[in-house]
Amino acid sequence: MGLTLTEKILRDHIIEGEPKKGSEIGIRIDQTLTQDATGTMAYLEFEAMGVPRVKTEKSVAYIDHNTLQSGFENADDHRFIGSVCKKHGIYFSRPGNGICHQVHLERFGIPGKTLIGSDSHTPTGGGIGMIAIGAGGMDVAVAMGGGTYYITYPKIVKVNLSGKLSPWVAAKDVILEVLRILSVKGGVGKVIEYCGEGVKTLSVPERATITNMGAELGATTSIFPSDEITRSFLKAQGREQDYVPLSADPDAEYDEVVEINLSELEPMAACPHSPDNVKKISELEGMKIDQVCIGSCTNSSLLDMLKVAHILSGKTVDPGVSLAIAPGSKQVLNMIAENGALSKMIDAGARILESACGPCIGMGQSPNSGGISLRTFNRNFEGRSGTKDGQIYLVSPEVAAASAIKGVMTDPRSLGEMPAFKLPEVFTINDNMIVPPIEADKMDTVEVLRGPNIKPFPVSEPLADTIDARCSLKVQDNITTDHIMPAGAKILPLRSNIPKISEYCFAVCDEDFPKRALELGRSIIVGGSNYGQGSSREHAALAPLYLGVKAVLVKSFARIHMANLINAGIIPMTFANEADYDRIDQMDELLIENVRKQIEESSTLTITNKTKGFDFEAKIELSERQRKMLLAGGLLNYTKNNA
Ligand code: MIC
Ligand code: SF4
Repeated sequence: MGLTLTEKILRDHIIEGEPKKGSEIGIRIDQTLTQDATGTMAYLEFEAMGVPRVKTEKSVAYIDHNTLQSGFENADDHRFIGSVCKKHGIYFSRPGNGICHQVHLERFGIPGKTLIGSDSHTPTGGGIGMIAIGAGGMDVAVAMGGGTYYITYPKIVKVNLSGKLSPWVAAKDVILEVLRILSVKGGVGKVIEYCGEGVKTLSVPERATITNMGAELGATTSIFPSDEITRSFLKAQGREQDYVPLSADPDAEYDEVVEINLSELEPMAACPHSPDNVKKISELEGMKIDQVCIGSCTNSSLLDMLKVAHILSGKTVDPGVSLAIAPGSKQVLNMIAENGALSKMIDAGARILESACGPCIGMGQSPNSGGISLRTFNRNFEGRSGTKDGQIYLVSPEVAAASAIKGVMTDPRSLGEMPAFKLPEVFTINDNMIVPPIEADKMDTVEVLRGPNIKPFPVSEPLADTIDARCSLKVQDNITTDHIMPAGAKILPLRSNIPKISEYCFAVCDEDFPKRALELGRSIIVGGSNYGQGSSREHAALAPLYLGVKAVLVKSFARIHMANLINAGIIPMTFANEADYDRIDQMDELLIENVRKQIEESSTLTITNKTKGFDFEAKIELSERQRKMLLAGGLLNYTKNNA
């Protein structure tokens, strides 16, 4: 039996475990990336490991999230990361150079290699045939130190693409269709592999839009084959030598198959407040809008910008709409400046933002109260835009630009004939904003620069034998890490300061939670299914750790967040019987005895609800390694014990 592309790359990198679906494997990591909002913690953790130089083939740190410097904090973080990079062997992409995933695809990604990044949209690299996975900062720190990265050997879903996209229908509509079919939890434990004749009709940036937003399926990653289209992209980036042809064997077997005929797709939108709440634009046409934002790691490539400029050309943004555009990288911005596309955008009245995440993570451009905002981004979780009642619709750049002109949700197919948009044969290459590290023998000359906002990360204790704690918070299904540890311009600058950022933990759900948890001293959080979906931010585990949370008991977890909880030494438990969720109220007292023994020996834990007077079971589905990590009190303790 032949192999899928995912299996081929994983088998090339496996160093521990067996390639058996559902069991844990350890893989060698070739490349890492970090961004600044998760990077400071990752580098503090890397420093704590005491490894002098990174052991990967390439590690890159990007500054793209916290670029709004309304106080000293963000700039201090940038300086800290820059100095750590110089010393320890990491390439440093300076602020202004662009969004990590866009720049990594352009300048560093290599087909067939493994990449982990402290950002959930790292799977963008799947657009050129990498196994690129989002992870917590601590996992990235370990990988930089040469350590193994662990994942569950995934099930593999084949998305068989046939046909060809119709004019004005975009890659964004492909991933929206996949989300509509599979939902935000449909990808958990799976890799989404794109195959079929339709693949050949999609350029690398279009493939990257699809693999990027595959993060919203909860998938481990998504991947496209590496073919002649990949070769021409790499060649245009002056990197043809990095090209390797890669594809699945023709007789490869898949666990699931999804058929998508590209010719049948229509422009679509993910409606508030979930990326899988997908409707056709034809159902939403005419809806009055207030704002349009174009950019983010999903849709900020040169190709996207050329389409937008064409639609805006000679027009004016509707008086009722504010249009903001953030090109994804310095390369993109430079090229649209050179070829006149930028001037068409400016002329139409677009507000041009720097090449960074910007509004996607609530760094400015929050919509008006109750405002309807069309965004080419990947997440529309409640409150993420910075406006609590903002109504965010995720759409293609084509829908976004057409709607900005008309002032209402507009089907771009009404624009008439679509010209052929082509990628250039040669991109403008200038890596002057990527600072290489200093030579290893000079590393001692580099001083790491720390600002007053950079506080050490909280250290967890080895696991106690009894947990007697109240339920400090009960939440429902689909809690995102944006609920657990909100972002935005006000809170993001505190990413290096866990005590301070913890004051905002769960602020979206219950502002009193941090105070209550601290007063209780130790507690347990209870939640529904798909708990922790979304971002890779380990702050969603480190803040609860700081607030004394010992365990999280839910119906099911999202992958990265569950790994982050274990890394922090917090026990992730799931209800053996989901009906027990309804039998627990906030502030109930929960008792778990012989925790250590139960974790060592069993895959269930018995919990007593002392307040209501009944016992129930929770599952702890963990690998040997994860059990040891929990007993040690998290990944750093575990690594130290093993060293
Ligand atoms: C996001 O899109 O939510 C972020 C901000 O990029 C996060 C990382 C973070 O929280 O710093 C992600 O996707 O992992
Ligand atoms: Fe940045 Fe948004 Fe992409 Fe996250 S999803 S990396 S915030 S652009």
